[in-house]
Amino acid sequence: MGAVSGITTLGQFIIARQKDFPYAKGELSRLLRDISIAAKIVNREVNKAGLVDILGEMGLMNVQGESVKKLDVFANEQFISALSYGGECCGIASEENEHIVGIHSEISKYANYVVAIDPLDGSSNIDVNAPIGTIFSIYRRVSPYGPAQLCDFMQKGTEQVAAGYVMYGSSTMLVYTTGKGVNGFTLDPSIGEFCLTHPDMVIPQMGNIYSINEGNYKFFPEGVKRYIKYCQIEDEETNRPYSSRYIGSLAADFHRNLIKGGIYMYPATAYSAKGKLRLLYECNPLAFIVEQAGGKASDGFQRILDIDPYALHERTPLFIGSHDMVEMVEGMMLEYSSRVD
Ligand code: AHM
Ligand code: MG
Repeated sequence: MGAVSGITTLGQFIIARQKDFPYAKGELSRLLRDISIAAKIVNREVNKAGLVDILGEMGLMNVQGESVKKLDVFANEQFISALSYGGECCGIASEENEHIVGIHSEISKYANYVVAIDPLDGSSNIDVNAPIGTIFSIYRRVSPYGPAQLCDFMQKGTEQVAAGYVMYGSSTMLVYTTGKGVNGFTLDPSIGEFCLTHPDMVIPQMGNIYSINEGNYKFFPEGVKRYIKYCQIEDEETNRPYSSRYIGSLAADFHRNLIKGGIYMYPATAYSAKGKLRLLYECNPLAFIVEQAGGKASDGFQRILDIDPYALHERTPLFIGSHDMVEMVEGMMLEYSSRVD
């Protein structure tokens, strides 16, 4: 791979990895390629967001009742269009669409995959030039043929065949897994290619960063409050107090903790029993990635990937990151029950 230039592009890498799936016909590879092309287009617009009239609120509400930014709309259109014309995807579940988008084209009729996607996550960061991301999850369809149906998306996270995220930050990265480890690619703008920069990513078993919106402290379950206090107590042996780092952009907070070791938490609160984040296109894909990297993802009581979904936009509390940190917060959740004070 990349013997001539010393660089391995995402395209080369995907082709080389096809041998991991001896009976595969290259459909998943083409699907990943379609996603990466859309990501490059979104990246181009993100980079010039401050220059053109694409920045800021559009004045609409998305299906979750939150304000939609223009870039969200743009990113949603790009991914839907790339997946619709690629021929490998028969339906999309997007944070921006209330219902699934079934793909009706002739070439997609026998497509085997569906994609759940948050096209532009952390959109409140757009206006301030902070990192934002795309998060995606790929499943094999369970319906026989034609446009995807709801049942194709109501599969546990354990059934994902691939998942990934793109982080549009100081550089743009695409990180993905097909269940055989995690690999990260950085976009080289000079050649317009994602290049392998982070092969076989492994999250430290233990870290010293915790990421949570502490402004909501009052509303957290007792177990989470105890864990936050634990993080803040001075203890030389365990390298505490830990550092608190929170961008408020899931892909970016997750990415930092994946590399450095740490935990990201979005718990249930007194006003939202299931927290904020969505199972299908935010939590499941990152849970798949973190497990593949040796980490752990939990809703506080059970493995995220084992949750049986019942709705497209359902939410779940999320504790994700270094294995031992997630395990400890789970222990405290259990000890102090799920009581919200
Ligand atoms: P969004 O999909 O509306 O952008 O919300 C998801 C984002 C995550 O990226 C981030 O971690 C979280 O919401 C931040 O929420 P809060 O502002 O409540 O801390
Ligand atoms: Mg989101």
